Amino acid sequence: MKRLIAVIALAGGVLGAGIGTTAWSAELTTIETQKTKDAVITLKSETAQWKPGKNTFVLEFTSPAGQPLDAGKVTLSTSMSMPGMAPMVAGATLSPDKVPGRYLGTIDFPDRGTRQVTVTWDGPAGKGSATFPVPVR
Ligand SMILES: [Cu+2]
Repeated sequence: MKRLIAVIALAGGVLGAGIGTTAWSAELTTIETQKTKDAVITLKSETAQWKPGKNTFVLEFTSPAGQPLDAGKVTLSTSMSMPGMAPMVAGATLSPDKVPGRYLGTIDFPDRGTRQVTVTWDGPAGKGSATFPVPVR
């Protein structure tokens, strides 16, 4: 009986640690990571994917070595080509977070479909751009 109680206590401890970790970081899931020569760009959100309607997300810049990268002025625009009509374009509203290289964004999509996402940056660490596909499901 003593052993059983010890096992239950241990399980409780592990569970408690798990919940603590979740509260700290697990609310954001990576949607996409894009590497360029100078920067690694990571797109994250609470929903783990973009959906039709309004989306909130986080955009993070790090150096190839994994250090936070102050990307300065950042833009994110999206385009989807559709047969027989002009490309559908949507831009994100971005604002710097308190952490260097971290930006909070919102973007609105009228429909599903894969977007070509273009991110540009211009700051102390240099300027650049990257384009990569992200599905809206
Ligand atoms: Cu469309």
